[in-house]
Amino acid sequence: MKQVFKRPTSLIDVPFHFCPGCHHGIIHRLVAEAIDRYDLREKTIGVASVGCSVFMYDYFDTDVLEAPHGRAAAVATGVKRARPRNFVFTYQGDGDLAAIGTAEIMHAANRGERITVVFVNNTTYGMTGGQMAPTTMPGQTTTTSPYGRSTEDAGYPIKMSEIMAQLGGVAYAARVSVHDPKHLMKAKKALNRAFECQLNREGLGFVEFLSACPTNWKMSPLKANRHVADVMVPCFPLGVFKDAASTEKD
Ligand SMILES: Cc1ncc(C[n+]2csc(CCOP(=O)(O)OP(=O)(O)O)c2C)c(N)n1
Ligand code: SF4
Repeated sequence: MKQVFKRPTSLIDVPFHFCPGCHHGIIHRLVAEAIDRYDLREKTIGVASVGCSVFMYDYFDTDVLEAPHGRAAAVATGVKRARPRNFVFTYQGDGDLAAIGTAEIMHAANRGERITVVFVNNTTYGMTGGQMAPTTMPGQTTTTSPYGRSTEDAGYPIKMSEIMAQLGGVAYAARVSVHDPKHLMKAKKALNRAFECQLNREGLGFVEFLSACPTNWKMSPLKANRHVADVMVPCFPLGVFKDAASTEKD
């Protein structure tokens, strides 16, 4: 019988530590599928961040480096420049990429480093207990904004994909979601394109995934999944904000 579904070769067969309903596991799988698709398993060096994805080296059957505290894009820059024939991706949460690591991602993007950036936006610091992140939505309650995020005091949710699209070195910037199969298929397509930007030496490829954190949102997995569709998507519009390939055709 023809096998139509299997574990990606680039993913080690061990249980994830993620909470039930967390989207990190789905996103890990999509990244592993893309690594398999382009036959990159033996050439890939992943760069992990600080946050719930910190144990990436336990899950990917590729080389993985740890670059905590927002330094993933800077470390990935060094790795890619030293080993240009390797495929290099970072995997970063919103606390990591859009708070501690803002400078690193902005400058790596502006320089057009040939890396692929997987950005997981769950509007909170998951690993450390649900503090307010730069992506926390107006009115959202967190442990450090118990009355809801006030834009007057804390500003507005930062829209990383839109910012990335403005930077010259970025070849591709998209925001996707994995809350249902239709969106998951679109996310897969976006990730493939971001991989191709590196493989074709076009520039930095950036994909922002809207992601559920049922534990810190204090919601059931089902409710958290709906929350992504109903509350997060209106705040963080999905779509491709830049694609160098289509810009060239215009
Ligand atoms: C310099 C520094 N600041 C803060 C922390 C604490 N810390 C650990 S994980 C994390 C953020 C995790 O949030 P996020 O990047 O959104 O990833 P998630 O866990 O939600 O996937 C922080 C702030 C730290 N380890 N070092
Ligand atoms: S705390 Fe949130 S982001 Fe971290 S594993 Fe649990 S659900 Fe996922």
